[in-house]
Amino acid sequence: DSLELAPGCRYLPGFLDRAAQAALIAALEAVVAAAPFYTPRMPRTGKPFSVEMTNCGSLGWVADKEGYRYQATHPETGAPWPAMPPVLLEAWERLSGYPHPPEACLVNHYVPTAKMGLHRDEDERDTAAPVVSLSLGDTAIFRVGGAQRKGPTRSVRLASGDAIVLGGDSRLAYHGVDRIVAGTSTVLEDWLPGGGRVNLTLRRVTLPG
Ligand code: MD3
Ligand code: FE
Repeated sequence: DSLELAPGCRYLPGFLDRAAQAALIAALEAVVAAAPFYTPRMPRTGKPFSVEMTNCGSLGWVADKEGYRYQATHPETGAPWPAMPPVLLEAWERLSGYPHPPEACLVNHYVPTAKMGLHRDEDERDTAAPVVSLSLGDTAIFRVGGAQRKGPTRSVRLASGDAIVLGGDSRLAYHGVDRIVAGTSTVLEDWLPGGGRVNLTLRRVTLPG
């Protein structure tokens, strides 16, 4: 089932069943073996994020003292990002309604105390493509607003297996993660000691063609 939270913001609770979550975790273990999580930093100040990140696909989103950008290589190892696993390309095809493949999958790992401040995703050239999000592990208290930082927001619980698709009028909406509800899932525990939450965002970066 699917719920339109705001124009262009589609929420699909339970999109991935337990077997699909396990298959996705297996694919992510291989991604993270090739491209380890690193700690991104705020531009200028160098303040560390509380979320660790990595990517797969031809491009990855990175943050360091120089700024925010997409690049083809891991910022610490210098290696090209690992390929996007087929299971993620299939999820994009089922959810995005977009006729070109995703170029980047940003993988965010939240320890139970991590959060992500209210922001917009605006480093992509192609904003006609939606952003597709898949959640694994502990539930997140996610906040989504509108085009104005100070506008009204609503809170949504994103649980393991939930998908959310941000397109149309919601593509440039402000959003963030207020907190993680520790101990709400055990699906990550065999992979990541301490569990926490992993969120994947599939993105089209460049203009197609
Ligand atoms: C709403 N990640 O990586 S995913 C991010 O749960 C990010 O890790 C959050 O925000 C997370 O940039 C939220 C859901 C999401 C992604 C993109 C959006 C919501 C969005 C773009 C526009 C509006
Ligand atoms: Fe975002």
